[in-house]
Amino acid sequence: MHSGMVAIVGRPNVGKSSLLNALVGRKVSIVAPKPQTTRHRIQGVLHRAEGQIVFIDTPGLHRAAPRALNKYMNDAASSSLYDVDVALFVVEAGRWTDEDQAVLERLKSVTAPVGLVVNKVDKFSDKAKLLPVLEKLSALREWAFIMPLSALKGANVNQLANELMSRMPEGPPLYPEDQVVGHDLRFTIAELVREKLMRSLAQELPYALTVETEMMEQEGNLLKAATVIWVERDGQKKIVIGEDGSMLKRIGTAARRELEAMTGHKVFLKIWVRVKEGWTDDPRALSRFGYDNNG
Ligand SMILES: Nc1nc2c(ncn2[C@@H]2O[C@H](COP(=O)(O)OP(=O)(O)OP(=O)(O)O)[C@@H](O)[C@H]2O)c(=O)[nH]1
Ligand SMILES: [Mg+2]
Repeated sequence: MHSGMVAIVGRPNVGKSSLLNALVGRKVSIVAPKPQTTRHRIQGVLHRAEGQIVFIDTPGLHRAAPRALNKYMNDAASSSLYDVDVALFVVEAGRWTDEDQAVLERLKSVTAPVGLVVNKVDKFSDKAKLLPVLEKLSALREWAFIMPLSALKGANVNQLANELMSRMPEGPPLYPEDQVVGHDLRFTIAELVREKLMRSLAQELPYALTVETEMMEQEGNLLKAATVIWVERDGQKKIVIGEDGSMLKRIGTAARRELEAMTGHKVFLKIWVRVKEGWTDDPRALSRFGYDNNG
């Protein structure tokens, strides 16, 4: 048996979480069109006859990080780069920013081999235009390999898995055979609610909120859960609830449907909205909401 760990890093919004989900064949990590969707290290496991790969999806490494929450996210991403067998640097085909450059710098101190994933190649209808892009990227540093792919369409994802499997050291499995997701259902419920909020709310509001699962109970085929959406100010609470509760209802329905499909249970989901002033820059509140790298 072969087994090992692979960290997936890159700036926000390049498709790291989409890639994790495509690699393990199910939704483990939430995905949204806005940057800074992922806030924690998320583990997903690929099982094959020849071995096992534990992937670690990470928050997008970003600058403009004034609050303690941003620092937590960047630290969570950086710290995952050590003690892995391979690091994957995910970039977006045809789009290189200062934040990509900063990730490239950060990777200099990483001892594990670094593979470059050039994602979103589906955006290039003319594949000939992709060649100069790949050429430029290949000259940036020494890469263990370069894999152009589309996490969205699934193109070359299997080839990437093969490449990684061939690089995993010999060793016993790290996870039981039937476990694909590294976290528990309470976390999944909170993340799904947060994903719907990321997708539905405009601009800055998603960055001012966090979601906590307060209660979870299984009664036969019924899964009962209560979550709290914490915002920073009263005005934000009004927007999250929406006119006559319309926004909250939409969020709740979308999250519940997905949970039902995922678990095969009937789901009863209650959502509250509460205010915790300044929580994004308050170490004690952060720790309480699960943003704690020491815990
Ligand atoms: N066209 C295209 N879009 C993609 C592809 N992969 C991901 N996306 C889209 O890119 C956006 C960001 O995807 P995520 O997987 O959340 O990106 P991420 O790197 O995890 O982002 P953070 O968690 O914010 O760091 C979403 O709208 C995805 O649907 C791809 O291969 N092609
Ligand atoms: Mg992500």
